[in-house]
Amino acid sequence: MTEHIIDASVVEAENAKRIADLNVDYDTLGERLDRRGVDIDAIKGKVAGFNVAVPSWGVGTGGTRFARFPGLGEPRDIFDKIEDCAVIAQLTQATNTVSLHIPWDKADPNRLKQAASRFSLGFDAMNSNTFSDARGQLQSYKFGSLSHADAGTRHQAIEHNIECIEIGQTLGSKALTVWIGDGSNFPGQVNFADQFGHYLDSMKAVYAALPADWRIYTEHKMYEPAFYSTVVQDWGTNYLIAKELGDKAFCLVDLGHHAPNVNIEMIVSRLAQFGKLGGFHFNDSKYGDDDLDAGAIDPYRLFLVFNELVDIEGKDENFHPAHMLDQSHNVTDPIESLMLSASDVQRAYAQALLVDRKDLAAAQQGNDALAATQALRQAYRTDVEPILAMARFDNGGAIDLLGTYRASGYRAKVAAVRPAIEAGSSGIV
Ligand SMILES: [Mn+2]
Repeated sequence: MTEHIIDASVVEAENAKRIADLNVDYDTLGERLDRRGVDIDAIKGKVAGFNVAVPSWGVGTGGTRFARFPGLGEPRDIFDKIEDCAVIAQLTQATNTVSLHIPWDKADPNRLKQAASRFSLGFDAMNSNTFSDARGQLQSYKFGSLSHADAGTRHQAIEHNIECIEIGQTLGSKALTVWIGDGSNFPGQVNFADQFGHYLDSMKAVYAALPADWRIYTEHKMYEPAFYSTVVQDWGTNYLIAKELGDKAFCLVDLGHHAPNVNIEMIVSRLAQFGKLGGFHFNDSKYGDDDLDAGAIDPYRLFLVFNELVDIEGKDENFHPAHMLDQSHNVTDPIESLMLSASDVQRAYAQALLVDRKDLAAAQQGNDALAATQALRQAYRTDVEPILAMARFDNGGAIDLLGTYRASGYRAKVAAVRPAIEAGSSGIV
């Protein structure tokens, strides 16, 4: 039996206020979609089955390199974080897994498993951290980790990744995500080939420790914290890594980790076409790796990414990329941001499911550029909110995410028992 943090009566009372209107909106949309030959219940079923993982670090207030302004009732440890994740899962019915970060979330794995299972939460990919120094660690990562010039430092970073796999095995996780901050800050500081060679050798050692049913995801990022060169800087290098490592290695695409104006949806298509697309970190950006809420700046781009994913889904039924939110919530209640972002990711998926793929293919074949792009726009312009809300309602979630969460008074309740903190173990990768 799933334990609910927000009393079910609160959700029921809030839903009761809205269900009559939702029924009308859902039926109206159903009629419109029917005219396009689309079965609304089938779309709702797919949306209901869509899951995006919540990163444990996302429920704490984020910050910039200038400052962090903590919010009320910040989670004190991983167990508080799991409770916050449970609230998001309860109301959205779209986030039934949590992605942990080691060492930030280090605790007795059996206790962690127990804490999550109370709320029927599972564990998504494990995330290692060799981009900062943990307390008491022998070698520093100031000048790199898996690609460090010093073999002892590389060994320490390899061992850390293997430890993450071991913890994940107890938790029931099936993947390890590796993102490193290694690179250089000055021309000439490093030899590019030597550094990448060290990285590949280290990753091969980590890969060798991967259980048979696990995957390893490598995440590229153009720049930062290294500002001149980065070892795993783009999807091309990421693809080389996945090819070098083997069948269990895949590329992870974080939407914020590209140069401005880069065609991310085409990268998605390329990686998938060659069997190396592993998953996503969803967020949005205006200037760089801003880690803004998914869909907050460019929802059309998010839709175009999902348009590619649905296209691939239609051709390969074994295509199941990992989905995770990876955002920094500096000025909002993280629970509110994560709920709405999960919903916006579902929205992009639902809109992509509405694309008339026969019309699109015919327009492409006939070089009818305008008809092709109209096929996409027609789907994107459809307000699918009634589908998302009904999918939530059917599963016991909230019709109105924000309204229900605020009515529950959850933030004030946890603020009363969680003391204000000056700095937390939050961060963003
Ligand atoms: Mn990321």
